[in-house]
Amino acid sequence: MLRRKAWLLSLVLLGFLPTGCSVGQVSAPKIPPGPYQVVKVTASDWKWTLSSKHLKYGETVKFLVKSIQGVHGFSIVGTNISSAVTAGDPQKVIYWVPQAKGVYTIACNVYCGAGHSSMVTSISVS
Ligand SMILES: [Cu+2]
Repeated sequence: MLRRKAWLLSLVLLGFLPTGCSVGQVSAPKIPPGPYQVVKVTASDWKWTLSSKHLKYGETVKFLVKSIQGVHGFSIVGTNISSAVTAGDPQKVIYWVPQAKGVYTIACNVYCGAGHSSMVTSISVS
C-alpha cells in the first residue's frame, strides 16, 4: 500500500509539476486590434524624425522605428513603450494604444553620446 502511494506520488511530481509550472515561459506579445495609424520613426545622432506628430485618440498607433546612425532608445515617457534600435538592424514594429489624450514626450533612453540629452521630441494625441 505504501509503495503504491509512493508510486502515485512520483507520478504526480514527475507528470504534473513540470507542465503546471509557468516559470520561464515566454508568451508572444499581443498585437492590439486595428485600424492602425502608422508612424515612421527614424533615429539619428541626435534627433527623432517622425512621419506624423499628431495622432488620433482611440486608434492604435503602429510605430515603425529604425536607426540610421548609432544605437538609440525609443521611449515614450510615462508609458511602457521602450525599445532600443541599432543602425543597420531591421525596423522594429511597436504598437501603442494611448490611454489618454495629451502631449507625450519621446526621448532617447539609451546613452548615445554628446547629444543624448537633447534627443527629445513630442507627439500629441487628440
Ligand atoms: Cu541617446
